[in-house]
Amino acid sequence: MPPVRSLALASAAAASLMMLSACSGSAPEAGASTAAAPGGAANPAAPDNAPNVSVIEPVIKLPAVPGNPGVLYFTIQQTAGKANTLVAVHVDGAGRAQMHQSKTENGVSTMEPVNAVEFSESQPAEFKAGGYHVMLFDLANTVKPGKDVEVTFTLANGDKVSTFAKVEETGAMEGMMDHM
Ligand SMILES: [Cu+2]
Repeated sequence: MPPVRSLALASAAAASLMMLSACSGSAPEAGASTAAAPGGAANPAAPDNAPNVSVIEPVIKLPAVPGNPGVLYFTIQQTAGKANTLVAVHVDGAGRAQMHQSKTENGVSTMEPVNAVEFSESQPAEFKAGGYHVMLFDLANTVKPGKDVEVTFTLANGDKVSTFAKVEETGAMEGMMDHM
């Protein structure tokens, strides 16, 4: 009696489908308690860094006057291979991060935004007081001394480098000089 048998199979299939949808329907509740489990959240954060690029001593200097922009200093270098170009910097807790270059002409310090900074094995790019720096606007109050803040550097070829910068107060003298 083939027809009867196929009917039985069909209803069995329908029954298991219903059970399946019932199971998946309850899944979000069951999954909620395990969603915060380590591993799932930690692995995507593991940086898939650009090869042969290293960032040395990244430091965020808080503004002397709260509400003013902060600044990020570091050195980025190529440890092997051909030169690269840094085109963007992202800092967790900063509304906006912009690469700047300070210049002193006739005793007057000015700074202007820059879009790209090249670096190579023989010529690292130094971001430091008086030269290149990254200006940090709209700093969240989570960015405070003693914290490590994630910083991500984007290269012209699309590669990224992530690392953590330590956060420091700006000394009184530095504050007066700003980061020029
Ligand atoms: Cu600046």
